[in-house]
Amino acid sequence: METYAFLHFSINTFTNQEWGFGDENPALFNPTAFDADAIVAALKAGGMKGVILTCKHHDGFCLWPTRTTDFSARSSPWRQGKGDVVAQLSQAARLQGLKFGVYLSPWDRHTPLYGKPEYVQMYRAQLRELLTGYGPVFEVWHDGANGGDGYYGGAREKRVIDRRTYYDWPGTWEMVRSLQPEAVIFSDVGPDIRWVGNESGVAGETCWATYDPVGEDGGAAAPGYVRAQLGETGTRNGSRWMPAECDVSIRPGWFWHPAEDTRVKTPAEIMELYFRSVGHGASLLLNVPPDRRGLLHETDVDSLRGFGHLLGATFKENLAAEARVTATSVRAPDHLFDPRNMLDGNRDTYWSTDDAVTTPEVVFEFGWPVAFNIVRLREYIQLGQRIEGFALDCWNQGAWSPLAEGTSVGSCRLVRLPAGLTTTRLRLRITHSPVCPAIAEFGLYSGS
Ligand code: FUL
Ligand code: CA
Repeated sequence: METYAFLHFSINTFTNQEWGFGDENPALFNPTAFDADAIVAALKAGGMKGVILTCKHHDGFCLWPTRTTDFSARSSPWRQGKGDVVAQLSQAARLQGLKFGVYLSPWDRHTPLYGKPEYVQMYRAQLRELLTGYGPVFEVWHDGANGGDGYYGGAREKRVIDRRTYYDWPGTWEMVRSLQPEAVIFSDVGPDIRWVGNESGVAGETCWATYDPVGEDGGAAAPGYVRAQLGETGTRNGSRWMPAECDVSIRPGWFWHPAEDTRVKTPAEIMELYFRSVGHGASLLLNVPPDRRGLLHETDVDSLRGFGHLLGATFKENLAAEARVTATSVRAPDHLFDPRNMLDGNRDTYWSTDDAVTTPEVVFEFGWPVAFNIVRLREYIQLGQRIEGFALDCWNQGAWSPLAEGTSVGSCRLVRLPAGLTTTRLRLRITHSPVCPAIAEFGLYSGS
């Protein structure tokens, strides 16, 4: 999916906090002009293909009328307690063709049950409501921030849980599987998609979709108990397929704060993050927090639109689409593995070589000088992440001259080149691969 959005919206939006203590008055939750359609339309203009909502953040306030606690929209004046943010957003997303996902904080600073076995049951009951009441869910997001001080029903104390055992994650994930088998489960340790290990929106320059998370003590890992930095690169030959997701906010904080209205990332800044996340084979989860009206702030809306335009304009046309392609090896039968499959704009067709050939070369001839500064490579990811090293050369005054080289490719690798480059021929060399490569797409683009 490459790009999808995060919405951090809660009681914090009204108290100007990042982490609510859990003792907030639910009467504070009162967006004056909440409009899910407008929010989703703005995200869509920004090229977002899905949206994940903080249905409950660490403060414990639920944006839907849950049966598990009164600390929810039901106890707020918003729409006389009859409002349901989850229902509105999931519906708006569905109508506009975006996928809908849920964030449900494992840490709950409001409930007296937190830290006791009963809370795990409550957490699952909340998740069950979200996974059964609102249609298809594409991603379930489990935060690693866990335990500490809180209100806890008035106890106002510090509660520390064992992050490895307290939540019985395998039990919860089994429930997710049975209720929403298509949903991707996110956490520091997957099981389907992993935290990249930072909140700045960037994956490692080399980034493997395979990963073996390691616990803080070097042993077993769990959400909130992981050597996070390993997520940036993943593990070559790791035992699990667990691609990276890069979460980052369009503003300094995750929630809306009036003082940050002037600190919204520009389209060019978001584009930079796109190159360093999606362009390294990961996905980009961009947070855009609604304000007290229940709308995205105008500056954020403008940035999203600007980014959407930039993205669309940059990748609109593959400048190599009409090139003549010759490869040093084509797997039989050649009509199935033709190198031209890399130029058909279809990620389900690919070029591959004989099993014995792991370092093939392919030449793209344009017949005229082509100016570009971005190269996009996509492996046929259904057959795994094969390539470990590649190089690009351009034809320069009758000889090949080296242009760039890289490591992992995966579902998407974007290579940025200096501006002003023009050539009639380009060569792609696969320099390291344990098995024959399978490349679905090759593209040249020109962008600012
Ligand atoms: C973190 C949380 O503590 C932040 O508030 C935010 O929700 C971010 C996405 O994850 O762990
Ligand atoms: Ca193709």
